[in-house]
Amino acid sequence: MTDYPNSIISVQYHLSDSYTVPICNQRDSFYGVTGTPTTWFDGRIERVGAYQNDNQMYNWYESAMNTRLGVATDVTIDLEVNKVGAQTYRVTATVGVEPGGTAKTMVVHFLQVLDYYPSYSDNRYRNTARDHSEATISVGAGDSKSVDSADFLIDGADWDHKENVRFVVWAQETGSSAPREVYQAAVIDLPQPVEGDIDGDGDVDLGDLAIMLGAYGTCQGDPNYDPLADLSGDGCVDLVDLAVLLGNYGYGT
Ligand SMILES: [Ca+2]
Ligand SMILES: [Ca+2]
Repeated sequence: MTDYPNSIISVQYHLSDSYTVPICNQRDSFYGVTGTPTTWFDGRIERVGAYQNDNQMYNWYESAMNTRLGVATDVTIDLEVNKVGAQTYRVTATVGVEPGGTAKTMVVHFLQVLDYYPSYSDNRYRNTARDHSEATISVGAGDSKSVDSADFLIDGADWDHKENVRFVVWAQETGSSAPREVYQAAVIDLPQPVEGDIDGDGDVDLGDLAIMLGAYGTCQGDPNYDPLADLSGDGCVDLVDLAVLLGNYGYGT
């Protein structure tokens, strides 16, 4: 990942330990994992086990990666991530097939990962799987479609290390077991929240102030109450919340 920063996106699944989440077992089954570590490159090339020698290990993985880098793709992915709740985010992927490419049905996977987890002092733990959703779409040549992830609640260990939260999205050939081609992948970081950025676009500006003023003076249960504007989380949108927003006003603009 250090040597090929623009070529590799890796994700890591734990099996049979306390860091295992449902998508890990789903992928275990999909890939028919027989040993740990197992690595799959683009869902096509499998590497099971590990050398004791770091250079041998590196070369073994690098050759698989280079084989896959030599395969052209006609699929593109563009991502955006939007805040839809206090600690809840939705990823939108626009998946395209280039003109002259081949129309195809794909499974779009949205994986929320936490980098350097569970050990922040040990950089073996990269992009560890935490939450997942998927959608199946069909896209024609020269066309594109937008598809949303589930709404991911970022809490617990993830929120505590929100600077390490990112979303990895890939479009994969349909089917219940590997090998299945990964046509394209992309990654987007969690926008780092700043208090007052109500619309979640990374800044605190007039757009945010307008939302707050629209809910100003309301409490939970009132028709215009907006929990996103209730920055203090005490159930009312009032001077306390406005002061926080104004304190950060201009951030990121
Ligand atoms: Ca904003
Ligand atoms: Ca409040």
